[in-house]
Amino acid sequence: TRKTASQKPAPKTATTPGKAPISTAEIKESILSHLEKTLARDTNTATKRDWWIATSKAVQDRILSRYIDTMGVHNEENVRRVYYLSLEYLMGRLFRNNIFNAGVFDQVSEALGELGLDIDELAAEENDMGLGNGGLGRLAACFLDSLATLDLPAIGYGIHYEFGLFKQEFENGYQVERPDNWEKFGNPWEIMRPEYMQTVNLYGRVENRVDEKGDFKPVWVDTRSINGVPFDIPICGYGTKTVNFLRLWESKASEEFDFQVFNEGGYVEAVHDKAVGETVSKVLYPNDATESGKELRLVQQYFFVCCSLQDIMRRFLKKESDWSEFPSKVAIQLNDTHPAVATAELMRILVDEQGMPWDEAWGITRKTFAYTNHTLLPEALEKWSVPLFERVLPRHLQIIYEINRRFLEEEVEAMWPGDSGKKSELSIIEEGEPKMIRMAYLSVVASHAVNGVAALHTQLLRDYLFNSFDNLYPGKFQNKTNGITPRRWLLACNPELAKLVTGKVGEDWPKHLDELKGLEAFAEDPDFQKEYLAVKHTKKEQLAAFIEKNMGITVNPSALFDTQVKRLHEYKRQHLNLLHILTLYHRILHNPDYDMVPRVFVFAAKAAPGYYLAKNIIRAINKVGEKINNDPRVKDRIKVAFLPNYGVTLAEKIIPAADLSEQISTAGKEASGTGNMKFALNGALTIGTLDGANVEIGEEVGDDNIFIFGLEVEDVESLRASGYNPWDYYNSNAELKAVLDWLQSDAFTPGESGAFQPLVDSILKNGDPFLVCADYAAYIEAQEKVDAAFRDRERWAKMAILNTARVGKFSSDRTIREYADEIWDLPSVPVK
Ligand code: 4GP
Repeated sequence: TRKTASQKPAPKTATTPGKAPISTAEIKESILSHLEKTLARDTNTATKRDWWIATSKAVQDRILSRYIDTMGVHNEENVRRVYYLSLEYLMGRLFRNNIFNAGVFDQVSEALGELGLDIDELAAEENDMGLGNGGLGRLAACFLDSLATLDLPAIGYGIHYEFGLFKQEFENGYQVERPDNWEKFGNPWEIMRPEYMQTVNLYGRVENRVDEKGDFKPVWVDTRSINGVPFDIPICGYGTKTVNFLRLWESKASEEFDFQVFNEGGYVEAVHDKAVGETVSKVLYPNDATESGKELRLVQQYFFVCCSLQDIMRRFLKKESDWSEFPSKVAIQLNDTHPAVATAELMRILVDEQGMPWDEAWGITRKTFAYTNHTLLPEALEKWSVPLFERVLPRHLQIIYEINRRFLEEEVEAMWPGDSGKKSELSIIEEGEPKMIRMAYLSVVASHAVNGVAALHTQLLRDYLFNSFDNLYPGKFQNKTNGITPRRWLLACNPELAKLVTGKVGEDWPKHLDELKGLEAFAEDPDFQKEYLAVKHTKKEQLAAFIEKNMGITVNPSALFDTQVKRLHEYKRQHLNLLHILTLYHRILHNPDYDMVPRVFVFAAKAAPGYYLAKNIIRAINKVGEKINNDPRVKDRIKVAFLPNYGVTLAEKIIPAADLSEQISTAGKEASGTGNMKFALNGALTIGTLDGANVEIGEEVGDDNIFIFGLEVEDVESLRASGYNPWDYYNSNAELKAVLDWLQSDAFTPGESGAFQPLVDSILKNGDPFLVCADYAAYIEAQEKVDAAFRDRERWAKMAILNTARVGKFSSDRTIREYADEIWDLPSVPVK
């Protein structure tokens, strides 16, 4: 049996920046050399951008030599690797993170200091690498960091989108989307690798031929092809020599010229065709937790899966010739169903191209794949229409039908003999007009392990969505509670708190987050409380300055910073938060001396461009905020700042400054959440429902250190079963009625009535699907408890410290160790 990651004692190497064997002088020389030799600049004319690139290149040089060493070790030892397939990677900026992880922070900041430059100003030159929508994409980025840090051989595969998630601006409170041309001026962190280009076939038809032995042999013909060119982004582990990489595919037209068209005089048409081939990797679909069913999206999925599998096989065949060894060298993780077509593609390669018998190929496929589910929302469960799928991938459709036929006739029949109801319930093909392929079912059937992302979520998967599959495949369903990398989400984004923590518990915590437990002993220590609150105040001052500069809103750093940042989605209930703001405003107007802790409500959220109601909620928050911020009667007790363009970089500014973390989804809807973990780590207290990972955060920090309110999953079910009626709440709660009526008036949009009718209608007319009314009173009451707690500075400090101290479980290192041990059977391979 293999030695797995947790059996190996974690190396206790020096983890503080500044201990790498490179001097400040060498780094400085390297920066200057890149300025001249890479950028053709001298120090007099160099712009900040030039300095940012030169510095990045100097750091990248250090990383690249380790990257080469790592690949050398992995190849030489012919190691088992995990391949993480994800359509999204929300990496954010790489500058600071790479400097920290490469262990050259002190040298770089000293070198820059000597050159008269400021590290933060240079960092600000970098565009976010925003190749993802939200939680799923950011999780992939945290996982890459942990995989490298734990010395696990891993390669991430994805798409090199030319345009990442749109940039958001506000105009008159409306969200406006702008393209995110993130690489317009290049990217110092990536390496193009044309030598590993792959070709992808699409469309065409399947011809049934008969081979020499008289056997039926399907052949996929008349296809159109595009090429995929990979770009590698080295992923540097923290406090270790391992450097893995993320390989992102960019589509290229397969022929420079179509000679026939060219000869017919169709030069422009030929080049136009080329342009079409290159649209595949153009843009990230901006939908979070919803699918759009667009052909280009299916093409994107197959494109990157097909390139990645060929690349994986090429690597495998360098050292092996026996396909039965494939699952011992290759573990493939499907990040949601987006790459699920990989299961059919592996079958196609093994059966059609390698001539392997079906059963053998199927055995290999099932041992190779594992699948992570990230959502229970029905609209997010990917389905492809059979006619569309057949047009794009005709041979894969046949393979999926065959997988399904065998699954139903062999496995389902054995378990539930003669039960046609079970067969239609579990079929990968959903009957209807048109028929649909259920990608989640395909993923479950073709994988050896399926996991949810928090304990509650996994339980709900097993009890509902995949209940019959759970009965059919005992042990296949597992929980892997999400995590976050403490390197980015504390060490790099909150150096002030990191330093304070290191002073108390030593320098190992970025690699061993449980060490934070050591802070518990100081939770009631008045000096430590003072220092801890002082750090929080500093972070709040920094955010206040940012808000002032970018939005012209003045906020008081001593106010309670009440923060909700995440995608805008009804189930996340930003509108419940808005009703609380309106309630406070209402109270102030009715009682000018209303006594409340002053609050700054911070929002940041993007809405999918076609999600009308989400956009209406954004506008409502903006317009209500505008009115409150400018109403002298409020006397600054409330400020509302909706910061535009939420992304990783903005999160790094907001989260360290938060006092209160809003995690208020309808119970049973948020699979896990990971923002909740980042906030708690940085000492924000959670106000939340018992949903997703909030449940486990509560278990860790203790009931006294979290504000839990509202309906639980079972309550939600029974309330719905008993016939939920939002009007009952509206009619019996005067404040709720008042604020909903207010929202329907033109009070916040003078002269423009009905501006928020869609929002109010969703609650009152359309049945309030996310139970805003039902949770309103409990939420307001929980907020009053928050108010009381915040007034007692010692109590608040203690609670916040205990949050930081007790969230060690939520390091993505712990999550990845569990995947490595329980799903991938993946040993770590230290690089000497
Ligand atoms: C998200 C879930 O909504 C979130 O609860 C979870 O923490 C995150 O995945 C990572 O597991 N889902 C998506 C999505 O981002 O697109 O389905």
